[in-house]
Amino acid sequence: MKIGMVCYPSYGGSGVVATELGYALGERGHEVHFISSARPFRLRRFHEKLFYHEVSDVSYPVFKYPPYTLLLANKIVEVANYVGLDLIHAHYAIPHSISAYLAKQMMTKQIPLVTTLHGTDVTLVGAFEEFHLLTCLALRVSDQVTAVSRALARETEATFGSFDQDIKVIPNFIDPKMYLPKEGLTAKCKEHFAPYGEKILVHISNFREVKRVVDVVRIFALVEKVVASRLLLVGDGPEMARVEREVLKLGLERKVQFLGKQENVQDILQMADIFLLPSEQESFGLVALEAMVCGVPVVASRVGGLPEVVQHGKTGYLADVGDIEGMSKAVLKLLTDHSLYQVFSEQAATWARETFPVERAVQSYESVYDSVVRNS
Ligand code: GMT
Repeated sequence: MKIGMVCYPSYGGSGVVATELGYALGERGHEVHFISSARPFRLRRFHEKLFYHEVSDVSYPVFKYPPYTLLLANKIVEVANYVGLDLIHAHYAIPHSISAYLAKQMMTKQIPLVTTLHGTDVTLVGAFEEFHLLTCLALRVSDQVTAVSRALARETEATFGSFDQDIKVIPNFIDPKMYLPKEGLTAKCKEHFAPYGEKILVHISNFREVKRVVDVVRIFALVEKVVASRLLLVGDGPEMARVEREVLKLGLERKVQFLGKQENVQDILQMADIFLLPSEQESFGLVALEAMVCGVPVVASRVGGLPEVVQHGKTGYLADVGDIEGMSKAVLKLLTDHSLYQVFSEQAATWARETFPVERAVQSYESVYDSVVRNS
């Protein structure tokens, strides 16, 4: 099959999901054409079945902003006509499915549209009523809508009502082979960041408000009073200045390291003892899965799809949003009981590997593709 994969290129789980799905589909003989405003950040390895088409940019005095949605629609048609796409798979309803819908109006041969919801599609509408009708349109005109967790499917139906097609839940996935420790590197990095054997806590995100990175710092502040530890903060975004201020306010600048945006998060996760994700909202929390496959227990908030990803009391602990004390106690429970920690670490790796394998997800997407193509 020839698949047009429309996704955001920037750091974030949806781009990772689209790209890794692309590689897995390529391995199974499909041709995958990524259509995006820049090369998706995980699309680095060459694969003979994977292609990248960049959406062009225009600058014209009357445009206050470049009309990305229109340019994307145009690029989708261009690629579909030239390579003969069998379907479009849009990650995010707004704006990608809307662009795909527009593209379809310009095509001579009709091809189906699959939309995968990643979460912010729905929360965005919660924040901006202006997107409500557009999202309804995207859901209605998609031949199949998928969601990355049961919680997200439920929330979408609660917000937008039900449509002809039920939303199909295809949980995000992981390829454990990509997360194997690299000989010597983990030990070298551990020695660098925690020279006296301190425990290492890690948080990775795009530092949006929804990630509550200030909570991460506050949880760490309580932990490090009891157990010698270090905090590694990976990523960048709008909350950065506030987080830096909190670190300084708490006098933690020698114990907290900002690593900025990183591509190989697996190398960082390999040296972590605990992963923190105290988000306000999280439709899945792919990064928690990445941590667990590295054997790192996760302490996170009990919200959205996180209870489907992190097994409370087995692969980590969940607490209410903003429960800084509860989360710090959970971290301390794991860090002060070696045998409990070992059990959690093994359970986390096994659960991630066995419950979210890439093979299962790619088969689910393939059967969605087969069915929409058959019925189109
Ligand atoms: O969380 C973000 O800000 C990024 C966003 C994205 O586009 O990657 O993440 C969403 O999609 C991920 C992949 O499906 C999920 O793992 C994240 O939970 C989801 N983020 C939110 O729901 C806040």
